[in-house]
Amino acid sequence: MEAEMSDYVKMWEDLGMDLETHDALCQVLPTAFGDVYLSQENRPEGMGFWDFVVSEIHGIRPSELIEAQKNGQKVFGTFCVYVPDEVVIAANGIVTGLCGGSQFWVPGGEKVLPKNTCPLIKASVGARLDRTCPFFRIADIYVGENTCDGKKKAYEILAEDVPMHVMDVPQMKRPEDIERWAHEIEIFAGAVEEQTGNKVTVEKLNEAIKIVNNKRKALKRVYDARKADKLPISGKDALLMMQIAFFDDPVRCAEMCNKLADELEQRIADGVSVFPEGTKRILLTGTPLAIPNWKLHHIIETSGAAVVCEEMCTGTRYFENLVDEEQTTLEGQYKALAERYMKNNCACFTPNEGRIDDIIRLAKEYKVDGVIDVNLKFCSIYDTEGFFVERALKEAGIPVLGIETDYTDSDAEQLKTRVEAFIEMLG
Ligand code: BJ8
Repeated sequence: MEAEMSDYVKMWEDLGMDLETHDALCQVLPTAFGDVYLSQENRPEGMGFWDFVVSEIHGIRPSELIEAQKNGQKVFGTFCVYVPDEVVIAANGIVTGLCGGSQFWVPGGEKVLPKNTCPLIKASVGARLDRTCPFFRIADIYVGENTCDGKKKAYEILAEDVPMHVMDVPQMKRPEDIERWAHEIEIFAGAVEEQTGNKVTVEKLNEAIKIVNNKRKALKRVYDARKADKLPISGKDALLMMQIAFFDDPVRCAEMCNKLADELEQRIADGVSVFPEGTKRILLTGTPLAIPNWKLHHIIETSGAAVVCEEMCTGTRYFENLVDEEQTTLEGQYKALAERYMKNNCACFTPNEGRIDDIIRLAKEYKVDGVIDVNLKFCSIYDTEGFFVERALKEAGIPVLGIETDYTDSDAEQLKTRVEAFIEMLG
């Protein structure tokens, strides 16, 4: 099934990509991946699937998506875990995440955005406008969402270049907000029907709800394995699985994650660990880590500690809470979707005490020694919320380190020094 590189070049050309610039990215990624990932010892065999996906990240999945498009399916590009994939799947559409996680795309974003915009937004806009990412080219339509100000305004710029549907996410969680969100999901369903030419029916939506719930359960199984005293998987590997979950077919994703979870559960039974005994356990909380942002995990896991959980959108927020599968009307299903998605605790909500409760709960469940609160530079909502996060952790007697960083490597040395000092202090 493996395609020739030349086939991919033809595909990228057809997508109107800037091949020369894209080449530069293709050259650095394998080295980066080798240094960060393949250098690890005793990795679970199941990670072979994800290694393979990364080795041809701009080839394999993109060519699948193009095949699907040839068969009449539509691809929806998303940027946020509030966008309900179920609705798209119910209309026989495909969802792919689009968040940019590499410095490579940031200068492209800076051509049109203020410099003091968070790197995730700059990279996402740069990847589209510079035509250097196939996923950004393939998507028939982007789905934006009113969450933080930076994204909201960036979607207006992207909308000049690509069809865009923006969902109005409430900023509070009162009953009337949840109702309004259910209505917003219904409006989205209308847009999805129009784009795909397919109707969202109760049966189809029920099937889609089950598909996505199964994916959530599978991801959770892998995370649950990280609660074990002897860690069967590194944080870096778990992060990779999570990052690719945003791009993959949801049924295959669940299958691969379940296979990995089987292996991890066996490792736990056999007492196999990828870290020496006594390795300090770290929970990360904060802004998302879009692929290939492996920077902080790599620093932590080469400084004598292990990341055991991410309270992030590329983490627990993506899979915790299931959608009720028992609804028999579209109205009931939209309400059930609204309720599940509104359980997600992003800092764009006010107040957002639920996130603090989540962090404390997860710190206990995963038996962590300390928490690192990581903020992408210029993300003011998470930065501000850090005040409550750090205060609550101190009150709970859990050591916490606040960090602000971006996609560059310029602060790596300094970060490593701070992380090492923090881990040493956990003593
Ligand atoms: S639900 S975290 S995916 S909005 S880091 S772009 S918030 S300035 S990504 Fe997010 Fe949805 Fe919330 Fe999750 Fe803005 Fe902050 Fe940048 Fe961010």
